[in-house]
Amino acid sequence: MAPIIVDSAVEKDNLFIPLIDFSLFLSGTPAEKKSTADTLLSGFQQAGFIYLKNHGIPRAQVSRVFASSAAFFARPQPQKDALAWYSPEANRGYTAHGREKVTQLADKGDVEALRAAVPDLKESLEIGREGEEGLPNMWPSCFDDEGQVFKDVMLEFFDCCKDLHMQVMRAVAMGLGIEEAWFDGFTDGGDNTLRLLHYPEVKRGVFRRKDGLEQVRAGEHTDYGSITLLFQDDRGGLQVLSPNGNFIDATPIPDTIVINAGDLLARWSNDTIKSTKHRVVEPPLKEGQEVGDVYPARYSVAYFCNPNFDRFIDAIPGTYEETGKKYEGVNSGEYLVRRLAVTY
Ligand code: FYU
Ligand code: NI
Repeated sequence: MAPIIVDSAVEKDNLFIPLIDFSLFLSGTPAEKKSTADTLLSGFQQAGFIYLKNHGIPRAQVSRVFASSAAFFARPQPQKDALAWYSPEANRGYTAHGREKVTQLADKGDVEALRAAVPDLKESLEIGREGEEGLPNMWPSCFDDEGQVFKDVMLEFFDCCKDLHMQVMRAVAMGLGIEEAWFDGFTDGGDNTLRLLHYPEVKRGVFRRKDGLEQVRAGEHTDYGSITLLFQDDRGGLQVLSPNGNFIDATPIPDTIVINAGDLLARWSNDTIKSTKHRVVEPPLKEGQEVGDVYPARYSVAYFCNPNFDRFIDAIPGTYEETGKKYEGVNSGEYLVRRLAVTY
């Protein structure tokens, strides 16, 4: 076989994130399909992150989602507040963040001081599987026709992302050397969360505080589920923790999706796949910008994929036989709700 040459999206500080042409998995020869699956899996095993190009979701559709998202966040605050996120079980609705951060402070004066000093750095709208009994999505369609279009755009996108989750997990299966459809019965439910994110523009000084208050757009964390599909604009700011322990810029590449493995997939794979810490910080300043300038807004769209909530997640065949299982099995939905209840 010819040697496989792997393009890199990020290569720094021992962090190697492959840039994968997914069309070779979706419609390549059997050999191309297998080598693409192998590269994808090894990206998840080594970095916990991959970039996907030619992923099959049309650019025009992604653009529509971003335009609809920006229009949504431009709505009057009372409209957004009327769609508030209402429970970890639902994980649906609007969140003007900062809230979860300030609640860690016990003293009321501290809370108010922090609120005054640090503007909200992100707001989001979470959308779950539509039609779930008792857990309604919070749509702006109640306000106007534009809100109805928004709903249509997001539901169509939700389904495309659900399909991509299934395909990526098929590639993981092929990479692992198990039946390609092995995960299908875990990914066909669509128990996923589409999160629209808006990081408003901020003055540069906000990220340069000297009083010990760490101010980033999103603090370091790992994701919870199987994989996350991240669509970012061209602002930058996402950083991924390298094996050496430094945060490295995951620079946006047009028309790609950044995909990272979550904690439940790491657990499922007996830790053969990594769920890597990441965060969002101030983007690198563009040339000519100076102190006192503002950092422009950043929009991103994260699609958090989860195994079907009614499935039991126990070590994947081939990942534990030699070493033994590191974790007990866990129900997917219970695991997710437990994780969400801690953060909110
Ligand atoms: N919300 N899943 C995640 C997450 C937030 O992984 C989710 O539903 C991480 O920030
Ligand atoms: Ni994340």
